[in-house]
Amino acid sequence: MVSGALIARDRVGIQDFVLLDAHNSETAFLDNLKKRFTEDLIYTYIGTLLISVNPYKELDIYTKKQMDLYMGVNFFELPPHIYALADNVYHTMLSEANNNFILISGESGAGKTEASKKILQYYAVSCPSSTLMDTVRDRMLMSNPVLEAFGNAKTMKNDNSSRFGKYMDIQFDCQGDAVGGHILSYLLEKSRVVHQNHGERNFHIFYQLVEGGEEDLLRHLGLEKDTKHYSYLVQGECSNVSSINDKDDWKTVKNALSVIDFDANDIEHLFGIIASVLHLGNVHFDGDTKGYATLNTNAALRWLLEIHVLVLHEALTFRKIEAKSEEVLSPFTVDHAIYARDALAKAIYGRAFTWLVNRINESLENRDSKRKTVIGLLDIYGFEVFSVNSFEQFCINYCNEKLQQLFIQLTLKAEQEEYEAEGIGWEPVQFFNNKIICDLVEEKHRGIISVLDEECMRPGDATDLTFLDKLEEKMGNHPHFVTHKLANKKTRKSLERGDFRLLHYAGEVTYCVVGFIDKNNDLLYKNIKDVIRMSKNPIIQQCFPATEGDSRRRPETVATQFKNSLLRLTEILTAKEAWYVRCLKSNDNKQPGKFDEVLVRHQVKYLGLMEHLRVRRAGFAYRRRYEVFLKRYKALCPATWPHWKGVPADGVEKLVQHLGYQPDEYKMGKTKIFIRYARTLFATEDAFEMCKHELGKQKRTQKRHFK
Ligand code: AD9
Ligand code: MG
Repeated sequence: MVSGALIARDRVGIQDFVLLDAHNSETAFLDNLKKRFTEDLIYTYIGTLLISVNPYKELDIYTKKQMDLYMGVNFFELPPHIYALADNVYHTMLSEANNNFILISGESGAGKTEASKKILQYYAVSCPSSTLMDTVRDRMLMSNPVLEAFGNAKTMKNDNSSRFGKYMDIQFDCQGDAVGGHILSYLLEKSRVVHQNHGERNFHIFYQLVEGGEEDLLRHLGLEKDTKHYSYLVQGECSNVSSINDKDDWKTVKNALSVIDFDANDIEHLFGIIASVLHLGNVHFDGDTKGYATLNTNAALRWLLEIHVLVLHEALTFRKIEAKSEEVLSPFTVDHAIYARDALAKAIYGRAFTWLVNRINESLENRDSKRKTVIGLLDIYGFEVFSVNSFEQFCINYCNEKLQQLFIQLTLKAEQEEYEAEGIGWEPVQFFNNKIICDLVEEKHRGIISVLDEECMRPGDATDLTFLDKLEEKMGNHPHFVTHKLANKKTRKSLERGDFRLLHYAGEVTYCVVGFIDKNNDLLYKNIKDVIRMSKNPIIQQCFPATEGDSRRRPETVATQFKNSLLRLTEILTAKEAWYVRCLKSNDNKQPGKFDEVLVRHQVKYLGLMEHLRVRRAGFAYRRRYEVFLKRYKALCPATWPHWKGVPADGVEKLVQHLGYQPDEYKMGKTKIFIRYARTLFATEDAFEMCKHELGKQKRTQKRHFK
């Protein structure tokens, strides 16, 4: 049984906020977090929700010994840890045969990706194993360095910032073996391929290849061994980052690719694409006397995707227009040519990334049809605010609004609605519901995305500024939307004419509208597509199938595709049991051990942690339908074992009285029992395990008698 003493304290501070004495005080909450953080205790619970504060230093708490310690131990018996959460989810999945997911959230640099890796490592090491499954496990683990290399980059917020969203299902068989996996990826920030702001880098893989690539390979790809030769790599002026070792990472990625079953050919073709993007970036245009784009040299084109140089040359300097039954070549201006070149680079990289995710999924696929349960891990780009924010930040921050909304739906809102429906006496907890911001962005016909799409579809003179005008017209009165024109004198100063500002749940963000229309349309000229299809590179052939693009229907815009994919994600998640890791950023300078109180307080506020604590404290950690509860635990009470013939609720009442539940520990609803503390249920579960063991012994003895 779990004792109160074990639950109460670590060396310092309270390890579960539910037990904090000072009721509902934000200051006491922060004091506790800080006390623990100073002692390198970065994890704290609110019930079963795990808070993690980024230490920005390596801690000695992720060893095999630590994993063993947490394996199969009751959640509250040991100090809070990401392994305890992982273990608890795993055992819940096994005992209840249900699907689960872990929502990892927090702003950029708060530690989401690290947390998701720790969880995956825990499952890889701690789940039972067989040789066949070892391959799946290794592949799952190795998918991480590969996807990080292609999908992460240094930003001003984080040296290893996720620039795509990732949801990974880990599939288990009924014995608890990890038998397969599946990854869904969300909107990669493709614009980074062709442009990086000062202090930022392109995706890691480019630097890894150039810095770490073997001489033969580089020669074969026509690459120089120095990143400064490539225009797509030098714009941020920070190719070298002290926390990153591109040479070592290259080796890790090469090894990881071989584990997920890439052979020499695949590797050659994949890096052929990466190199092509770099060469494409070095294609520069001059203007002729009429201002049309010309190419001085075809040197860089030689290396591009095994396509004939002259064909490529034409596609990058002329646009093919179909007029009636004729095709007319219209020359590009220099700006247009640059635009077409960059669009091509983004398209190639973006599609190769999708291809890579599919390929990893093939290697993780489990084809047997036996029943499986899953644990889903959600690690998405965190909320971010830069000095200039564009379409990408708009999408990323919208995604974070959606996840916050899901959290609210599943914890604060659903929880309180359920108490009401079950007739449980309850003092409602007030909270800020960010649905109003989600609606502002995504509502059909009225939200920002709809307005943007309308402008994108409008033939004629639609520009980023006409889009802004339309927004002002439609959103003018919305309390979470401001522009220069709409602002009062005080706020106007900080707004430019081409900006709009959203008051997000996590803070204000000013977006510059430049590029919204283009990025949302994400068009690739048809003749460029036709030319890419001539490539002999088999990955490119798969990425640009001949059948695509012939239909006259306009493809969905980027924002609408993203919106729909988030809608599908919400559906996937709400069908599973939810667990939460809330990551907090300790300071803005990536400084080890520094606890910036103002910054942490802000996050505690906007993440709704105080409200969550209030609901948790006043509420009930667990609830089970009477039938389910009785079916599982009936052996613990003579009155209910082996069968209870009466109404299930009465049986449950008998059972919990027999177990010695105190009146404040539970409440009886209309269809369910509500248990206030997790520890009560854990104690019951312990008793059940012991009883099972005893019953097993008895059965074995009976069998021997019969023999
Ligand atoms: V983003 O939204 O993808 O930009 P994340 O994913 O939240 O962000 P990440 O996990 O990448 O942040 O963490 C940022 C950095 O913080 C890591 O590179 C580590 O240097 C550091 N970090 C995060 N968590 C831990 C930890 N548990 N122990 C030590 C950590 N360092
Ligand atoms: Mg991340």
